[in-house]
Amino acid sequence: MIRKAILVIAIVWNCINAANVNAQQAAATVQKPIALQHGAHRIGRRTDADMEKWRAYGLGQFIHWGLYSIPAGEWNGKQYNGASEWIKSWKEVSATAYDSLMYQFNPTKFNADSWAGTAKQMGVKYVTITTKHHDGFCLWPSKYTNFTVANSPYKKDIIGPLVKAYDKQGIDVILYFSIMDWHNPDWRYDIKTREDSIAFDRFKQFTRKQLLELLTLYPTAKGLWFDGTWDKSWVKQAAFADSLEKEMKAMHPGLIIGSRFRADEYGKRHFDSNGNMMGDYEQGWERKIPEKIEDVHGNDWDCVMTVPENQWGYGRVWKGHIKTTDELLEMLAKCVSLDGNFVLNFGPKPDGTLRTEELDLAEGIGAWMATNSEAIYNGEYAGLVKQDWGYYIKKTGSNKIYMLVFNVPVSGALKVVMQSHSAIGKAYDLGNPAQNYVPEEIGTSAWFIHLRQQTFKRPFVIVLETADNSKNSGAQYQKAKT
Ligand code: 16Z
Repeated sequence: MIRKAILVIAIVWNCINAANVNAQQAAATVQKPIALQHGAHRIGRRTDADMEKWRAYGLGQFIHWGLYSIPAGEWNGKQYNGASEWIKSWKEVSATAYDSLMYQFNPTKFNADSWAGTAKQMGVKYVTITTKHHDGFCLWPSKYTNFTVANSPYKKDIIGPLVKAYDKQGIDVILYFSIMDWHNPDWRYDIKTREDSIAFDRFKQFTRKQLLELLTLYPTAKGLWFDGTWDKSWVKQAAFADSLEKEMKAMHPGLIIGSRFRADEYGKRHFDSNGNMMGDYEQGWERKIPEKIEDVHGNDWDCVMTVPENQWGYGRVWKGHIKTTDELLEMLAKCVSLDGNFVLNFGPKPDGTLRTEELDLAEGIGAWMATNSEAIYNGEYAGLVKQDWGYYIKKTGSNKIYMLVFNVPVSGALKVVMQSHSAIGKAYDLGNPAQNYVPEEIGTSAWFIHLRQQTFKRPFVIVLETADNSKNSGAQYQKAKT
């Protein structure tokens, strides 16, 4: 009886809480966990070497490439008012006309080493590449469909050379895979009839075969990035998705899969009906960044971000606000300061080259990283109250806390409030370690770092080496009596 009541409460709660980030808080109101067959496999973070490495990446690159780069957001001279990679869904575009773009896919200037070189110079530690987007076109020569690069004029595999080139640069590769497939006739949005069910069973087997094929062909891939998993048809496949996840992980130990892949048997996505995350990291931070550490519930997470508004594939015209290098660096700093990674999207052109704007951003980010990446790699939440000048990042397992400064106050004084047991041992510029600061103690555990100048062209980093303060009584300032 009680169990049933709890279950009902859980389901109702979960329906109300469509936003997955709130699921854990919601579940906290449920007293006893319900028995789930296809819920989370684990509570808390993974602690193995592959996941430790993922956690330390800091900066990543996303690549959206496919047939949609050819129309580039335009069809018969008309601008599509949506994300360029969704153009097939536009009423102006017929499915056959779109699918025929395969016969135009011929990126003669594609050079995997050149992309990997750009990524290396930018300082990224992992890349996520679209092997198949919603349109169903495969950038690898899949045996299970004709809709692949093998039947394009280009003929050659794209994924293999990319994996090799990025591996060579020491950049880990994650394969993006859309479950939703607009090309496969067996794909369904929902399953309403027996015929739907039969077709979707075929689709599930097709999906499984393609995924096992990818893992076999590209065994060095570190993870899979699933997308297009929100439709009812897939949400109803808790048992299938669960067993497939287990099969892929058994085949490929260490494989990293985010929370977007599967739903539990009540249709709950990302977080199961008990509020526990399904998958290895929270995959819901898309084009948004948490504000505070409480928002991430102690989970691993990354944020995937576009340069323009919501557009991932190449579009001739970039719409909306175009983010600048410094804005992107600030997002990177914010993500790492809250225990996440930041992943910037690139949408290559149909000829296989990167657009100039993206190359410039990669270069700008790389130039900053060349001096400051020490503050990003292996960084974590520092446990200090955020100040208006920017973000703190602690280097995991060290006594170093980095101040990533984006806003310099007119006073030139940066306030730092340490935890009560620690003090500032040393403070210096990351770009110029010989240049020390002498922090001024302004209160209990509080200091000002006085900058030597007030005009800066770029965000910069100050390193704090913390020292134990438990023996030192420090300054004893009396609190106001009120
Ligand atoms: C608003 O609905 C969306 C937005 C983006 C549905 C799907 C997507 C796809 C994008 O095409 C891109 O691949 C992004 C990562 N994904 C969620």
